[in-house]
Amino acid sequence: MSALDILTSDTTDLRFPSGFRWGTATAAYQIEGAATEDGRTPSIWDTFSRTPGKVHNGDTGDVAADHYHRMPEDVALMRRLGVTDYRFSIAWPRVQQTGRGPAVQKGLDFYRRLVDELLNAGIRPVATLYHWDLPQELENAGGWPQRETAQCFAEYAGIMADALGDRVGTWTTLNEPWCAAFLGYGNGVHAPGRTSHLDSLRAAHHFNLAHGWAVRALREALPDTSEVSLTLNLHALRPLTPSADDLDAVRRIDAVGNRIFLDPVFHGRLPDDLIRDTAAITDWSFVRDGDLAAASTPIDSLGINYYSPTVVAAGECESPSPWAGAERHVRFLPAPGPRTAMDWPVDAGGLYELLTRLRDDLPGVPLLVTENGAAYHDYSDPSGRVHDPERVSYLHSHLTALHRAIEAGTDVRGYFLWSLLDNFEWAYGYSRRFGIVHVDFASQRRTPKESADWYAQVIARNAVEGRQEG
Ligand code: GCO
Repeated sequence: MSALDILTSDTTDLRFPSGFRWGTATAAYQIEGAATEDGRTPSIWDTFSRTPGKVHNGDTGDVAADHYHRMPEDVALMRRLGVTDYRFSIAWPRVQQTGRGPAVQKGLDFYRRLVDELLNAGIRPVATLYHWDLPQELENAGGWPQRETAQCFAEYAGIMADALGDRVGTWTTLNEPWCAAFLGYGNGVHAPGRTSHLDSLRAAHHFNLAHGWAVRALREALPDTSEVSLTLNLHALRPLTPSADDLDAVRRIDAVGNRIFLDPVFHGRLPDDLIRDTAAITDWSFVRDGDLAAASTPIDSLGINYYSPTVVAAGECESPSPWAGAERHVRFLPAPGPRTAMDWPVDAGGLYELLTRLRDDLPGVPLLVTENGAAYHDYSDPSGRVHDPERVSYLHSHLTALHRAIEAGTDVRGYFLWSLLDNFEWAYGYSRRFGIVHVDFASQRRTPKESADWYAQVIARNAVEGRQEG
């Protein structure tokens, strides 16, 4: 039975709320290419991907999926899918060459063209201001551990709101500040490749500050009807055993991996246990009066990126560890279950756990699943078709869990599938394919996979098939 047969069989459809937003997601450095075109200057990922040994096969985002030149074709693909929304990111180095000062009009023009193409296709643009591509000049000046970077980010946010605020209704300040702070400055597996727990904590705070200042800049420039958001990759944590030590391991990672952002942004405070856990690294004196009030400037929704759960137990972290204040106390264990090509377990229950936690912890905050999807080693058959039943199965199980969370009272307004296109998967280069559209990177030919057809049916029906009848 093909994936499409499942949808047309006699099943009990799991219907999503009327007006539910169905989207796809991408990021500038992962798909655009044109890395030196129209004034774009290097980001930390241009530098990092050119550093020997940092990215699989020495791959870079120089060409990627050549979206900068093929954007109309990619929007047409989304139109055929029937998506209501498209989550993309804006390359800061395309807009401000040094991260400061006047905007580059040709850079702004690309995003104006993209937004107009989307609107003409009846697709709602959802703009992310920062998806990890910090202008290298700002990194040279100290990067996110430096407070000034947050000030520059707020200026950039204002420029983008002035340029696109009349046409873009949903804005996300940051994508996954945890990855940018702890993988970029903690264990160095992401750009800029620095390894200092103090710097990762400073970066995390300055991301919270940058987010708050950017929200204020956006509010000043945008129509009152605009939606301002933040996207976090919160960790769905499970203890290996119910022992006190393993439960404390969960607490530690929840503090440094989740509440380090949730508490400042939604409560205007730092978690007390995080301050205790990190006392050997910092006294947090870089947090100034007013910073947490700024960080907690109200937003309209929270985006959640989810892929798989995390199992922890008392013990020592693998090294080099990104986990400031936890590395001597926490072990990470492989969660059971089938794996994706990222070796991530397929476990939709973690999405349900995360969403219902936020239902209880953040009552009244609308949620968006801003990323969910899976990489598999896809195979194009001789006719060019990509039969990807594992991806369909992953998506089906996670949409079922999402539906269950909504039924349980969680206010989730939309789902953005990661990703529209096969793209540059950071340190994995092009070796991992997350797209529902296959990209032949030699020819740049796009081929919708079977999962794209399946997703188009889900969108058309606003439902995912439930249990079989009888
Ligand atoms: C992330 C990023 C994406 C990744 C995707 C798969 O969540 O890490 O937002 O850019 O490519 O998640 O790892």
